Amino acid sequence: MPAIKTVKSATLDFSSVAKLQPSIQSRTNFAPAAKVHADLTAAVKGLMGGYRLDGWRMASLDPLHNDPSDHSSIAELDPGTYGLSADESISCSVDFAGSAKVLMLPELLNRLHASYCGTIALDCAHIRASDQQRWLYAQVEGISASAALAADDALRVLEQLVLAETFEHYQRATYPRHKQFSLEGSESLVPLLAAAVEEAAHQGVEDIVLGMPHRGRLNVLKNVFDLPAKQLFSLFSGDPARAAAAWDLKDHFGCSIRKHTADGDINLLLAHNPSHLESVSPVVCGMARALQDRKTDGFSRKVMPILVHGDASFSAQGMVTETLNLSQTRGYGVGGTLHLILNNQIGSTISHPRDARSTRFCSDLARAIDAPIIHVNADDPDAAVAVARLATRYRMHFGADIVVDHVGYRRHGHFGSDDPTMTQPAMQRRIRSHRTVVRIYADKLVAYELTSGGELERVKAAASIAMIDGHAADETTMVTTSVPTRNNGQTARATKPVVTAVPLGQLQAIVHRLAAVPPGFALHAGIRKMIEDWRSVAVDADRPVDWCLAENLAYASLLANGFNIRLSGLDVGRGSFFHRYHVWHDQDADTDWQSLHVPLRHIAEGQGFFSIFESPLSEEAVVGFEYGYTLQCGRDLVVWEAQFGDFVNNAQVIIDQYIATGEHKWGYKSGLVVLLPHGHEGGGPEHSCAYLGRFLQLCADGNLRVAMPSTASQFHHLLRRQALMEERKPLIVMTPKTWLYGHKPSYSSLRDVAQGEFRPLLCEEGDIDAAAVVRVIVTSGKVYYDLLSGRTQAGLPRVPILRLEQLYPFPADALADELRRFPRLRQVAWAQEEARNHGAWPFLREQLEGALPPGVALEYAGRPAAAPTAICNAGLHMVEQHAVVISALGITAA
Ligand SMILES: Cc1ncc(C[n+]2csc(CCOP(=O)(O)OP(=O)(O)O)c2C)c(N)n1
Ligand SMILES: [Mg+2]
Repeated sequence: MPAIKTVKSATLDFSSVAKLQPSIQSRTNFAPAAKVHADLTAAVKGLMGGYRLDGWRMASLDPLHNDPSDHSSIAELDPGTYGLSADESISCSVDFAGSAKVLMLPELLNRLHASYCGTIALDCAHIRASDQQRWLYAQVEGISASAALAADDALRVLEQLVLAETFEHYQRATYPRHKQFSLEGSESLVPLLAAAVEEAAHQGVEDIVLGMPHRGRLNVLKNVFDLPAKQLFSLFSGDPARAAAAWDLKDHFGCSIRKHTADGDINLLLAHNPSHLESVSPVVCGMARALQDRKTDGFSRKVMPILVHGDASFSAQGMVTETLNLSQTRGYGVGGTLHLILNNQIGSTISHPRDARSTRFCSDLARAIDAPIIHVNADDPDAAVAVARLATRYRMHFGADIVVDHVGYRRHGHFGSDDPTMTQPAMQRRIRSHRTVVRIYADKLVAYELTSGGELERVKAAASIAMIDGHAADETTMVTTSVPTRNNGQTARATKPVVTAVPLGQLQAIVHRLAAVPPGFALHAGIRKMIEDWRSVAVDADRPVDWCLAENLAYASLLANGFNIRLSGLDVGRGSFFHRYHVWHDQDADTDWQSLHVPLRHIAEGQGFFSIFESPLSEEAVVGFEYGYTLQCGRDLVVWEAQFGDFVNNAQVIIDQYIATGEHKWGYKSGLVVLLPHGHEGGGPEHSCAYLGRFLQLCADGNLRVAMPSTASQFHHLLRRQALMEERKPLIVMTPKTWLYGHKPSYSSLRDVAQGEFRPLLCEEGDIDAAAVVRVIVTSGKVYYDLLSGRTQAGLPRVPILRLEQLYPFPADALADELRRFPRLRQVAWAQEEARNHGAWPFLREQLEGALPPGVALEYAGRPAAAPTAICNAGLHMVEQHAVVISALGITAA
């Protein structure tokens, strides 16, 4: 692109678009001169308050001019309401644009119009913090009062608009058969985003993490991220050798770059995302939080998330509300997110607001968290740029969310080749006769004598040439992601073993540290009893360690080795089943938020950081957040626990589209641990089942680790292994509920906890004559203990019970080796307490068959298939459980 000629600076008027419409005076119908008022100060204050709070009602926001035209009924904007007359020659002492001024009333009115009723509309009446409101008034009033866009800047904006438009035209012409989620009608998003990045850099931001849906995404990659055209268009290639990734659409592609700005370099990261709209929102915030936590100066605002939303998505997807609700919480806050709504006034084929939402504006949900909303007409790029800068400054100043509602339109169909006139004929007629934003802006610059008529053609020609040359460039770098190779099977490749044992002496010392009570701390009786038990374990290595202490020990030993740990979820401080006790509350404290003691923060000098956060009652956003966190937190151990495993299905999109497939699609490596209390105890269909079968259905190519440990020691080693393993994979754990937590046979000695390792398959522990065995039970989870006592009661010591502690990767070789020990083996029974369609059986059947010696039959011993996951009756549960045991042992009813 040739250098753009620099011309003189000039002041640009942000109400320029409004000027093209009926004049403000004619639209307002102000009342004629009113009587002289008694209290001028109060009247002027009232008038200013009216504009500041309700000016948006008269603003020119819709490029298609669908704004209501009759504003005579807006009493709040009528000087007559306050006993004033618009043409009254009175001087007013006011606080305007952040400083004291004396203005004549007509001028004040003009300024108020320009500030609040032009192409920028401030919507902040809902904000309860008056300092934030005052700051916003000063900023918005400052824009129109003093904004002087230098000619250089204006021409730069023109160039950005032309580049955005050129990209869309080129893409359509070059790849007519590809879907195109065109930005046309909202091209000013490019200068807007570019301005936000520049302002962020100016404010000291070092990293921006961006989440964005399909529309305009490639354009942003090209024109904000400066991704070379050659690389970008390699995403379109159908050639397997050139395609970026075989598992996802080009419109989901993300990348990170270092961008140069006038205030130094800044890291830009665009997160990959799936089609599921808004699911990326909490993921991006989690990524940002992890980056913030790694900043040594602890200044979280140096990392800024930006979320671009569609208008239909923002108002309708629950993920938005969940993410907004996280924004100021201690565990999930990110010092404010800049939200940009790419509001093209349509979602797919839905354009009537009454069909899309129940709020007036698509942005209204943000009012709930007191976030300011600034609407801006996308046909006024200068206003868009000014708003981007203002919003970024707000985020940096207050550390809170802010929303920019960028109101444009959609010039074409939803994905390019669909005909929008089929559903929006009237809207399309308006659009067809509507000048492009490039044209509008170029005309404006000519009108302001900032450029000549020929400049636009020159800029356009240069942009086209740059696009063609860039695409043809001889660059070897293609867009790639590191995608695991397919092995077509369900077994995963072997992973390097890790040592999870801890010297006994070290564990004993840790137990003492865990049991140490701060002076003057009033303990809860339950905790006092627990730490008495712990102290006795510390001096007698053969005493049983329960699941609570085993988990504490796993984290404590990792922390002592310098690992950081982050644990979050509902009730995680105490644990749903009183099974954790990581956070102790001083029983004499005046408030429940102070005087807390977290023993895991007092393990060793220089230990890793232990964060524990009770989460809001959200699963989808919180799991998405924690997943995002794992992508940027290095080797920290990140654990999310569901209150009951059943509720994890609220996070199904995150599980399917990110946790299970993120590595394949995008090369995302996550070591997230998901703890899901699971087990049938007669507690009903919503408190029993963590959908083990669904997780196993997702398993392929070694994408996940799925485990159901049956002893405290196994749980301890499993957690340690997850942190220590080099290869990062998400770990899904079916964890105990009340029954197993209280079941002493599932406890382990401290010696076992210290010495052992996690074993994917636990073999028969009893002394069994292998030569006499004809039937073996393979099982997983707590039903093992029912089988054990059933076997004793039935007097069938020759039926070994093997436990699959890790269901995926399936320990096929270990199981096959173990089964070969029994030369007369005829039957293997798979025993599960879940219904046939819910547990591991549908997945394991094929795996088990593959591990059987020749001539051995496989049987199913479990509950019959059922639509609800579990029974809700303790007595019936026992009857069913008994039937599972009987059938597993091969006892036929008399
Ligand atoms: C959760 C989800 N539901 C449905 C879709 C299908 N879909 C893709 S784009 C779209 C319209 C989105 O409208 P809007 O948020 O306004 O974005 P726009 O396409 O107008 O930019 C729909 C329904 C999806 N991708 N994700
Ligand atoms: Mg839309």
